[in-house]
Amino acid sequence: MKMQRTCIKDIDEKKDGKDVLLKGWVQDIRNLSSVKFLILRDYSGVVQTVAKPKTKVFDAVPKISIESVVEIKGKVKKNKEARKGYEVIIDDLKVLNEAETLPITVLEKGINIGLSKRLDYRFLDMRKEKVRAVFRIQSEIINAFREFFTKNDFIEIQAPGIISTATEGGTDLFPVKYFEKNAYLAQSPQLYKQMAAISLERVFSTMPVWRAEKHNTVRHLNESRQMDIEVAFADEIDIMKWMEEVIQFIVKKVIEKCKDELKALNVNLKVPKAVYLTYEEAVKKLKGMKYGDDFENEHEKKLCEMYPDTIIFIYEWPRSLKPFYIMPKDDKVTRGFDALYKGMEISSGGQRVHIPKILEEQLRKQNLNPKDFEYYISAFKYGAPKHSGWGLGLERLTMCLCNLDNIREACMFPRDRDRLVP
Ligand code: AMO
Repeated sequence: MKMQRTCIKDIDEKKDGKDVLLKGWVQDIRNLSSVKFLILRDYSGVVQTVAKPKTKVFDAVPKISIESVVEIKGKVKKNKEARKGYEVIIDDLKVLNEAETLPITVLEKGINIGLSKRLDYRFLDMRKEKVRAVFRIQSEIINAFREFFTKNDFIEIQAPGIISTATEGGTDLFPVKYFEKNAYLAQSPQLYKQMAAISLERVFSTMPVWRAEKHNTVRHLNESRQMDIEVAFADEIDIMKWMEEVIQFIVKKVIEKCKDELKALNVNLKVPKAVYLTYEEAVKKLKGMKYGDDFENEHEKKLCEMYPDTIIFIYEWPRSLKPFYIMPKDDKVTRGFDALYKGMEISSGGQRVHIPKILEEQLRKQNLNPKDFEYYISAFKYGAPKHSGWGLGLERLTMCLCNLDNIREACMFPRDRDRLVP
């Protein structure tokens, strides 16, 4: 019978003395005169394998290039000195795919090479423990987001990626040729999640969004992923509460399920508290800011320093600082909010305008043509409850939870002003 592959994570006392078949990458070779070590890595971990003298593999091991893909048959043996407490004595070894000389090292110490070069070779870079840890945590973030909203009766919706009108302001759009028409890449699922919520009540989505912003910062990508919700019969206070709860749920899941990854990244994650400030209260806490100013990143950082391990919700924003679809609360302020965490904005949202007349007025005020939004405005004519929602940046939240200082570290294949490959 064909021997089953064993994953490295499953090498433990139950396997002691047993024959195993391993498959993976050659992470390192230690070439001593008396014995040869081959450090093997698969998706689940790293194990020391050993070629003993006078065996057929003893001379072969030092000749294998780093990161070659190999298959090893051997016996598991207890060894207190080895990292896992066990090693594998090699009986047979087959090189399945030989690696050429690597353009970047994939050993942890190699993480000091410039980010740009690492991104050129991202397919190799992600073999490093710390880089893999970031994407394992990101995967957990998105899983926990789905789990939380699914168990709260939300429906996951799929909004289009090609749209005909701007949602987040007209200048940041990527145009697309769409047969005879002008179209754009979606800046957010905004209008579509609203149209879904006025019929289905509770919806969420995760999708890439595109913003043709020319600035090149450590917090912006031109393609990022957004986690969105939209809830009927809810106001901005209700949905800030949803955000507080889902982030606490996500962080708890990451702490519980990604212990090794957090350790690899040297991150001591705590479940955040939440604080709610009006825009006016927040501005008063910051030197050099006056009512009507938008928050610069230095302001966000300062405010977050005042409230460590806390999500800061800022609400009652002035009307001039929020998009057309945010419901005004009175002549001065809106029902929009922003959420800050670990030094930056991670989300914004609010209650929407569900009254066609007010929507048309707001569009005109922001120099947008209500005619371009006809299909959207008309959706609110046939029984539309009040509704509210938000968008949460996946890469930004990953940055926060992994303590990263550049958003490109939180995106497997970033798209920025200069990068379109790989
Ligand atoms: P906003 O434009 O604030 O709101 O985006 C929501 C969140 O998405 C993330 N984000 C980005 N991340 C990286 N690079 C970018 N260029 C970028 N742009 C946005 C941020 C941000 O807080 N439709 C509204 C949401 C709503 O009202 O429901 C919207 O898109 O974390």
